[in-house]
Amino acid sequence: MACSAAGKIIHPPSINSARSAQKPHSSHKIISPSAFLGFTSQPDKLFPVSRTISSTGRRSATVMAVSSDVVKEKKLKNAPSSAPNLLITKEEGLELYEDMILGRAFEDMCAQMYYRGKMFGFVHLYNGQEAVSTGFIKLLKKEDCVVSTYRDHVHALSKGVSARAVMSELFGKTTGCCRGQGGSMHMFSKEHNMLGGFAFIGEGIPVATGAAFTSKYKREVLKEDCDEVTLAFFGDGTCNNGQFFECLNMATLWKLPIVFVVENNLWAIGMSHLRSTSDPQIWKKGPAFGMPGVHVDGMDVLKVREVAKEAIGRARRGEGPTLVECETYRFRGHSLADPDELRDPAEKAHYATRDPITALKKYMTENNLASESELKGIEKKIDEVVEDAVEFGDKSPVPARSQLLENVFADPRGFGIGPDGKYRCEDPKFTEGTAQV
Ligand SMILES: Cc1ncc(C[n+]2csc(CCOP(=O)(O)OP(=O)(O)O)c2C)c(N)n1
Ligand SMILES: [Mg+2]
Repeated sequence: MACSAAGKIIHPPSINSARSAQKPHSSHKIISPSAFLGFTSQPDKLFPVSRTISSTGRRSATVMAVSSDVVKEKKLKNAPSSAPNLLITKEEGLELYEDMILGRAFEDMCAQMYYRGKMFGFVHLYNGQEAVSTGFIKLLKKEDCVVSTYRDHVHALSKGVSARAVMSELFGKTTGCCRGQGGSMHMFSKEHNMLGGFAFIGEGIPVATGAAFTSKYKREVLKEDCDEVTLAFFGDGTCNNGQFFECLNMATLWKLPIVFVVENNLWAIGMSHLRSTSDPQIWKKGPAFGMPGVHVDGMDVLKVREVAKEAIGRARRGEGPTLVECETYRFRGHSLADPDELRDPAEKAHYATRDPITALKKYMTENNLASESELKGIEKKIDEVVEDAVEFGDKSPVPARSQLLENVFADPRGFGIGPDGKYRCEDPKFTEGTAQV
């Protein structure tokens, strides 16, 4: 994935024509930062915001979109003349590769296990979108928070939740990260500050905003040493939900340390983003709320990482939120119950050629950052990790019946399964008597 090669985002004809009707954004016609902004004073920043107060007193922010050319330019500027001109070190590249391989192999295994009846309910896989999770989450500290959607397994893995804990959760076992009570759409780990997958779309955005508010409150009111950042991941379809707009507003108003990461995979189940959204350039909604809006090629982990560095750094320095639109694609149906017959085969084939893992492999081998056999070694290691996770989940016990109502009520006293195996509620006003569960 040489940046220059992967730099221009090319859409299949149907997408191109629909997008051009909507005035294509920077991915098509790349605007250099200086040309776009007339702004050169912060060359080390990918997306400077220049605030002005207009004559009517309204704040306005001029924000540029990040294009692959900007990343390329940054690379050239930062590289010492003697060193090879690369965006990552060998160690960083290997870490990114391993994380993306883990995400892919884990999800492929989920598909197998689902069809073998080991999992229940809906299971939404992340294949194709790995560059977004890896590019962002691998830059975080343990104390930083991640909020995801129902497509959450890989975000949890990138954040450090073990493959065993995620697989067991999917199997509904007590060893799962939610003791088997959450399942596929609700990966949560207090230890890793993975604040959950959320099944209702848009539901996680206020939770993430609240987490970012907590960090700010700790730092500014409680005077704690806290520079934590929260990442909120969600899809293109979710950006038409009101909670998205409410949270963008609050995040700018309170200058919260949050990055809103939109994984624009062009589809919301079977609804095309282009058919359902008045302005499909989601990144533009950032400036409308006074924060930088950035568009990046979400199939290129190195570009995602460059943008993520800036956005996370900005949040950590107390400079406020950023909206990042990652243009990506899911390689499988919406969920494992979706036969995926709606999307155009040409579109799928197009994005298959831009597989982010293949691209990183190419970049690493072409730049002598790793040999084929080193990368194969990682793939083998990850296969073992995933096999082990399945074995572990399989052998783990199912929760006891008494666990059924735990964590359901805020105050569980008097609620639950009694020793007689019946549901009991000691508050007569709440329900009448006992009910058989
Ligand atoms: C509040 C709410 N309304 C509707 C749904 C049904 N639903 C589940 S996924 C989805 C589409 C979301 O698409 P997008 O945000 O693009 O995420 P993607 O699945 O592409 O990752 C919808 C409408 C829901 N889960 N929650
Ligand atoms: Mg989508």
